Amino acid sequence: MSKEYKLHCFAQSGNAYKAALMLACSGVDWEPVFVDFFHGQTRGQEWRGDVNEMGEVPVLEHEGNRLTQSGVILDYLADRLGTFGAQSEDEKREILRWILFDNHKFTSYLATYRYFRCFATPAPHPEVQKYLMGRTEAAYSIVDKHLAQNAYIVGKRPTIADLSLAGYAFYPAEETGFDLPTTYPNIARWAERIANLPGWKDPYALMPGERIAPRNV
Ligand SMILES: N[C@@H](CCC(=O)N[C@@H](CS)C(=O)NCC(=O)O)C(=O)O
Repeated sequence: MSKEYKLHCFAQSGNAYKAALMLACSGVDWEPVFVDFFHGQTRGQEWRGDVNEMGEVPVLEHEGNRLTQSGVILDYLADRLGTFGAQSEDEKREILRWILFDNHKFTSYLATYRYFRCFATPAPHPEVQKYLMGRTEAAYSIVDKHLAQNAYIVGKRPTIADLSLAGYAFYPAEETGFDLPTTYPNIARWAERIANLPGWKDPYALMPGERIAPRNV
């Protein structure tokens, strides 16, 4: 039987993982719909015309709504499910502030670096990778410092800000290019707290798709 929540996703997508993790840790019985990203599904006219004009994954379908952008999906789910949401207007703004930082810097530089390192053909220019890793390190250092003083990103409990920043926290070091515990110990301890949430699973267990061995390491 078709499930109430459908998430278009694939295993390598950390942005989709943010929404998948929210559904899993909220105890929702949801359905993953595989997107064949590596064979160009999101670049085709069908995807861009009918599903998401931005050409991206994830896409959430629920009660006739079709939502894109992981931050919007997380916000929608927090409202609908009453989980991982804000408890005040100030907290709501603070969560939005961190989700914007995540989308612009914390996720996006690492996701691009990892894409080139693991999946791109031809292999990227080393200077491009050096630049992206430098920007990743800058964003990761900011979050590591924040988490030295705070158990969670906003407030004293996990919120959708944590689930957003956790998008790429559980992919293996051979994919991301660094070992979290040795390089960013506060982020590693925080990731462990997230991994202890009921319902947590790693991205390859939660979303469909064949594993691909890193191509350009
Ligand atoms: N800000 C977006 C980023 C989504 C995104 O970049 N998704 C990747 C897969 S992880 C994608 O579909 N990329 C296609 C492209 O950039 O053309 C979000 O948080 O949903």
